[in-house]
Amino acid sequence: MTRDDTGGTAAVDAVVVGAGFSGLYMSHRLRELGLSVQVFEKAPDVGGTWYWNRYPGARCDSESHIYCYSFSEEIRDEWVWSERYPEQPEILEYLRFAADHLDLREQISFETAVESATFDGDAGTWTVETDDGESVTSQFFISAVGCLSEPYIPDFDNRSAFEGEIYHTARWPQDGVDLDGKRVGIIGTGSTGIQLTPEVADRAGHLTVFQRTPNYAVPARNRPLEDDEWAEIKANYDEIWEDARFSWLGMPFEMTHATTAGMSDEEIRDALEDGWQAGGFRFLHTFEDTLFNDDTNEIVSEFLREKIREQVEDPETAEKLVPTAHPYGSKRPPMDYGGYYETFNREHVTLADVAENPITEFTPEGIQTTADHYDLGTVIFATGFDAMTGALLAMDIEGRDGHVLEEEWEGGPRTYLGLGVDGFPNLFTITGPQSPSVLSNMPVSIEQHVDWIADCIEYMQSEGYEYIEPQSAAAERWVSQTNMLANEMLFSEAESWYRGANVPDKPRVFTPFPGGVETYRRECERVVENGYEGFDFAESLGPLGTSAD
Ligand code: NA7
Repeated sequence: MTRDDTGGTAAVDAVVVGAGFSGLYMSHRLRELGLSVQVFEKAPDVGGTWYWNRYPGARCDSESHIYCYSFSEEIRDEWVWSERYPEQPEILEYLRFAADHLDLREQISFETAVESATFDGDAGTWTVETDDGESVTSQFFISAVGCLSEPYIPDFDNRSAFEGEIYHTARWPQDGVDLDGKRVGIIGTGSTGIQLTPEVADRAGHLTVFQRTPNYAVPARNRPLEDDEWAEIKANYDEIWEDARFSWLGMPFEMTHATTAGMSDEEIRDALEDGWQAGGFRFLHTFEDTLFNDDTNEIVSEFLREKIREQVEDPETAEKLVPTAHPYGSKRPPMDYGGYYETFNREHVTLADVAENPITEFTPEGIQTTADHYDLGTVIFATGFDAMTGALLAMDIEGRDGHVLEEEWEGGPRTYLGLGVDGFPNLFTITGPQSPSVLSNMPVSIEQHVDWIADCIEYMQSEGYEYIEPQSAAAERWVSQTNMLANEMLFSEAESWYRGANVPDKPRVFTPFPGGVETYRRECERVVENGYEGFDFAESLGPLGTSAD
């Protein structure tokens, strides 16, 4: 297929949706294979997550030297990160640099959202329609929309009555928000709310944090990266990346201990203190069974509860901030970059416990709970995302024989390896549901998925195949395996966005693959070695979907 702009509908080999980490690399790989590519991006620039999430304090919880691409030595050699954890403007700058370096902008239509993608069974192609009326047909339709792209805003009564300003962290204005001296309310105490709170407290005249579920924040221990440290990282980059690719979380850290069993209280305490000092996700690597074993988890959770109590002066406030209803790690563990808990020691900061006294409505002057009215000029929703499936299902995707993705996934998403969906030929989903995605350092998982997809397309080219589709039975098995692994872990003990629990009426199913990056990568490699086990290929459409397996 070639691009043909002359007749109303253009034709390309592949449409890629999204120009963040995954869309940029995917379009690069496809172009290298000689394919014509059209990328659609909703934002006016590249960056994805890092274009939109520009709230004060926005930062990545993965360490910067592994929160980047590994595939290009030139990009690796030219870029120098300034801090241990990269801040949003620096990541955005990095992705702009990568897009320019790889000369990718020409194939991207910015400020263009894909509204629908329909597989035409007669033509054997996808027809992709956008919000500006563009229509493109393509052989491959590749979603690079990200897992946390569709903001979730709870439907509070009377929100429109509020006369102040309302923002969502993931739609933060380009020019920033004037918070100086204002009466600000933040709703939400997930990773975002925890990054945001100390920053807003520094500027606001008064800050109220509306907390429904307290969280276990661990210090990130951010600091500048010194030249010699950076030089050492660069000298060992290949090894570091290989460790990350074959690790649990896509991070090159070893587990320090297998379990707490058999250790004395003092040894356990020392191990946890070491993890606490190391900071960030290194803390989660203290005991290998933290997310499997109730006993270990309770020890770790209790250690963190004590740490919270030590940081908060008022015992009543401290108890409100201490999580008791869910085990550590069963929700995404947040990181503390700037004295989150100590922020509640400040005179002008109030904690409103909206589990005890829920928000009843917005008023023209602020927020009413069952107990109090809070006068506010600015309200910030740090209320998260319709995660994992929100952005994908925001597009109307219709596969062969009338398969509609939203209907197929009514009971929860169903993929094979998080890469493809039966009934949807030549659709690929980068970091899709049932792949490690949000349970990993994203760029490592993104590169693995993009490489797998590009290699698969290259294989199709060499074999003369036009179509690929997962077998239903393979998808069924994969979803069961994902669920089985999740059930062996402590994830079911929290109402988390991993399980769709944050969005009303969303199916409650555990969505990411929890078996770890290494296990997953080896499974994807095994599938390829076995001749793409679980996938059907075809030169024409007839045989697809007829596999007995
Ligand atoms: P999260 O982790 O989904 O956090 C959202 C927060 O908003 C969380 O504290 C929620 O409380 C709270 N929330 C949601 N709805 C309400 C209502 N109706 N009332 C009060 N509070 C509410 O989103 P984040 O943006 O922080 O993080 C998402 C991921 O982005 C993060 O994990 C990283 O991977 C990057 P709840 O816990 O549901 O009681």
